[in-house]
Amino acid sequence: MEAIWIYQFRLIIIGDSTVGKSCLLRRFTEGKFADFSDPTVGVDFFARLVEIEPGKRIKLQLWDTAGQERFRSITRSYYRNSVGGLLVFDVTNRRSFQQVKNWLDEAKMHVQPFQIVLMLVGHKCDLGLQRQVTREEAEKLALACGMKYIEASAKDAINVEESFTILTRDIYELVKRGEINIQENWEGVKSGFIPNVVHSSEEAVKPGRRCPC
Ligand SMILES: Nc1nc2c(ncn2[C@@H]2O[C@H](COP(=O)(O)OP(=O)(O)OP(=O)(O)O)[C@@H](O)[C@H]2O)c(=O)[nH]1
Ligand SMILES: [Mg+2]
Repeated sequence: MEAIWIYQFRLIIIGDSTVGKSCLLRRFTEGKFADFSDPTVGVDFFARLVEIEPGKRIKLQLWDTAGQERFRSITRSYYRNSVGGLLVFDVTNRRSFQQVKNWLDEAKMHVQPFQIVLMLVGHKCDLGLQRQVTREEAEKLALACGMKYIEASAKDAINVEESFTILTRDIYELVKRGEINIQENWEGVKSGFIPNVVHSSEEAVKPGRRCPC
């Protein structure tokens, strides 16, 4: 019986307020973009399946954190159970780029004793004329901090799929190589879900039966 998903990865999305974290997640999970987006209060939850290889799916549990300082004590508690994350800044907001090191330090401190795979996202790349951070300097920072770098736009649907799938693939490779292991009392990686076998055609069409993902 084929598994619905072979692994579940829990990912966290971090970065300053207004860089577009919630919009990025909404584009990735619902395929939508709205010009008006309320600041996140505490933490929001999204989920999506990603096909990593033909027939092999990974379930992503996605934690969207508030960038505002006043929610920091809540958002900090979500690092520990995350195997990976997107660290997002806004290419038109230099201050959000200057905060990247602080976000990285914050993540590293609170993920202990586990490790987290982070990828840097230069967001709102649709706003070319207002750019305050060059691709080169962002790439340099990412390299120095051991992260991959990608530029994306939730608005124009540029590299949104790629941001999540590249990160998911990198984590998948580490899991396959045994460099990240499933552990009790840690929600970062869970192993697969195999659906119950349905024995009769009558059972199969019963109303209200839902895939649990
Ligand atoms: N031009 C452009 N604007 C965007 C893009 N993504 C988000 N925005 C705008 O940026 C603003 C903030 O977006 P949010 O997704 O709410 O930002 P956030 O990072 O979740 O903010 P917090 O929840 O406070 O941490 C909204 O007005 C969005 O319309 C994008 O790709 N391009
Ligand atoms: Mg938000």
